[in-house]
Amino acid sequence: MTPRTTVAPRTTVAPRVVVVGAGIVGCSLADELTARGWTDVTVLEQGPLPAPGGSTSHAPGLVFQTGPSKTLTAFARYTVEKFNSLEVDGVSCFDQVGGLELATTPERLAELHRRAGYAASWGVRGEIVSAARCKELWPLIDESVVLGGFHTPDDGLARALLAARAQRERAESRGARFLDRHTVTGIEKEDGRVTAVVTDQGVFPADHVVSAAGFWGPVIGRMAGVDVPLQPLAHQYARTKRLPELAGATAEASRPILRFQDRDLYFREHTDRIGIGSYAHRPLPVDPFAVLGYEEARADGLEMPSSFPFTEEDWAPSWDDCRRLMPALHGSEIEEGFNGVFSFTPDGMPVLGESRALRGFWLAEAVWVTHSAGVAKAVAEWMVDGRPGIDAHECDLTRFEEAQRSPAYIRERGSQQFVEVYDVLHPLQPMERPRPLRVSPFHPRQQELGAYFLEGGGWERPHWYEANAPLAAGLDVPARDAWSARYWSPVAAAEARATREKVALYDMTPLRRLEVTGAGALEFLHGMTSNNLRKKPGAVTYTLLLDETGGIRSDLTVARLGTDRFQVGANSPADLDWLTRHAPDGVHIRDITSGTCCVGVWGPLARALVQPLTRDDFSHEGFGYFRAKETYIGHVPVTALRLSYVGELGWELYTSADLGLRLWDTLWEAGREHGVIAAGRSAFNSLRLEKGYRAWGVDMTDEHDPYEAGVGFAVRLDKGEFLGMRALEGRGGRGGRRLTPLLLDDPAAVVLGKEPVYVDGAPAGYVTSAAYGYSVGRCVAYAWLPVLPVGAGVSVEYFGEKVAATVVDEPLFDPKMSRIRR
Ligand code: FAD
Ligand code: THG
Repeated sequence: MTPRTTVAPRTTVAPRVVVVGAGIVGCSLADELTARGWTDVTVLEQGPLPAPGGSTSHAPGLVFQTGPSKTLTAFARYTVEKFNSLEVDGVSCFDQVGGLELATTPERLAELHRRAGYAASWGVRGEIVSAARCKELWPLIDESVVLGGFHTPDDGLARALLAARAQRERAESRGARFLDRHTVTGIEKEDGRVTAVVTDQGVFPADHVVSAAGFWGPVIGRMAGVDVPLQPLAHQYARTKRLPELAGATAEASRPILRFQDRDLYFREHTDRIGIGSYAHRPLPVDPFAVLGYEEARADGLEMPSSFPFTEEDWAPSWDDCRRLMPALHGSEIEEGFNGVFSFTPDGMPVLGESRALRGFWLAEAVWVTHSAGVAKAVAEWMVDGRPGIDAHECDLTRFEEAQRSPAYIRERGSQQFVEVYDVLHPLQPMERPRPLRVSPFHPRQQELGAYFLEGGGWERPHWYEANAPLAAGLDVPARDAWSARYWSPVAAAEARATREKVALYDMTPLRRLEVTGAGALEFLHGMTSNNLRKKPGAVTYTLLLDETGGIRSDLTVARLGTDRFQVGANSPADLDWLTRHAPDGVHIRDITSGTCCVGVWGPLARALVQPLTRDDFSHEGFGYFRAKETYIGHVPVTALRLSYVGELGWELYTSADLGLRLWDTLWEAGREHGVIAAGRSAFNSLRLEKGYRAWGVDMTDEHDPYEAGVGFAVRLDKGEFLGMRALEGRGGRGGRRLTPLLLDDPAAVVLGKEPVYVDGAPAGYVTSAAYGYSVGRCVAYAWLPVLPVGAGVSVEYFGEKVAATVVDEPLFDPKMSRIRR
């Protein structure tokens, strides 16, 4: 059975693409599509070109490339590279004046060191500089309020409208057409696919429609019946009068674009004026359905639909901060300002990709000018080649759970993203509201045990339990620096130890599970994944979802529960999307995560705990490793899978949500005599890293093949055709990089992830995940690095300090598997 492809097959006749919106994203996308031979592109724009009145029309165009996301940073790097190469009438589309971020508090200075680390990890030039150097770069600042800065010479100013025009004209020269004053009013569809776009000027047939409508995205989305999870908010931007201190300036800008994040402000020059943007004010949400059309807005006295009158009262406190930083502003005032609207998403990332509900309907929304060209390239590749050519999972529209798509959620989270835009955020820092949103059936017991909850995917997830604090009393756990001590407790060490020595219950409910059924289910899953699934019912297999190029889209456990019935342990919602879009008729895929629950019972005493509760044989002979059984635990029907992401004897026990509490209580009662505890994700993460188990999306993505990621054991090239097989043939073990296990040399040192790794003094890669290994007594870090021999010394940069580390053999813990297979 060949999988059904839903991306339109590449034909000699280019498919008809209609793009909604001629802002920076629509123009860039038309350029990237036509460059790839898709020349039948129509861009529909409600406003007048060249400045149609969306966010691009007034964007001040600051491009700071560096951020915690490797993907966004890559998008920004491409924007800089591309805009640098574009010009209109001799004017460049990019002004590479550099970037400077200032620290006025020790916390911010530490954060800038972390950001310098991201820059090194993702390949952006930058260095931490002194206050005196900041003053040299920006003479108007009062250096006495500054502690230091982060200078990035390749950042700068995008001339957004010019770049839009340059890309539009190039696309037009290849056959694209741009129709302004065409307002899209409807999307037509048939059999789950788009067929046309309706405007006030007529209907445009289309094979693909891309909504690049900026903050109007939800409006276009509603026409298509697709949720577009973004919230428009207004943000203040103002310009000072001419400054005598800048008199005589001729260039539009000559000093670095400037950020003063401690006061939620940024600055750029406009020749002899200064432009200032503020995120310091209260969130000002805007209803995209109530925004006026271009002409109505003009008639209403607005300059354009995306620009609202400046609210002085919101600006006042920021103006004081501006003058504190730049005393020269005391003699000046704001000459003009506006509240400009753009998009915020629940997690601050763009929303890209093809809708699951409506094929051929794509989103390229919530994109800054900074990332616009990179996004357009990725979306164009996604449309033309079927994959984005970069790891885009953090931007994929399918990443949102159903519970994360309500208008209430999007509004609340979007507003919070505005508030936090410049905050120093810890990698584990959870959102504060709306919580709790999703809870497992064990939640009341977890609360009784003093669970410290963090949030993920909308779920409340215990990270450790205060009830276990007494177990931590005598333990020798190295003290931590203030940053790595946040969202951490030494209790996690006790929980890890109890799992290795006794037995612990882990709430695995958020682990995504899919039910795959139907007469073709086996053939379908066998053809979609890398490992051999032709095994009798009762088998569980660790296997990989690969794309056509052999990149890892996910890693799965597939349990064959019946001849035509499988339970699949998956990662992101994108897995459901990927499988669904390839499934032939007769194969049914259902996400059963909500409505069911899972508890992991792991540790050397797991069998002693579980066996008395069931009539089934849970001995090693009766219930082998990577086997599944449907049975009863006390009163509760369960699906039991014998596997363990923490590397200890035990089972994942699944049941329906209504019986979850009963299952937990049954296990808890039976576990008393064995000293059972509840353990959280902090211990979990430590244990899985000691075992070398990869976390998809962090340690490996579709940018990596199974061999370099160290999961080649799950690929059977001799099993018959499967998706990705052709690309892998002959590849085993080649390639210049590896996901490499490291141990930090100093037993007290820790790193957290995303730090740059230096080999022979030069940045050579980056840490993916890291956690203290309580059993090995060192911090374990996995990193993408050139191939290095075991024993090689490297260093990891943590807050500007080089921490020594050594390449080690994996797995670090129980390499003979004697604890699991017994
Ligand atoms: P837009 O430019 O809004 O384009 C969407 C287009 O779709 C619009 O022209 C609109 O008219 C059209 N459209 C909508 N509905 C319809 C319809 N029904 N029919 C036809 N056409 C339709 N980003 C940075 O990277 N750096 C910065 O320094 C920066 N500063 C900013 C400062 C301010 C004050 C603001 C408001 C934004 C700033 N941004 C900045 C954000 C940036 O401007 C936007 O993220 C970006 O311009 C969005 O581009 P876009 O093409 O997605 O949307
Ligand atoms: N449980 C279940 N499904 C899952 C996960 C899980 N699916 C997604 C994700 N987690 C998959 N990740 C892993 C990683 C490693 C293992 C299981 C799931 C594992 N590996 C053993 C090893 O590498 O030695 C065994 C592999 C083998 O024998 O083929 O156990 O946590 N249900």
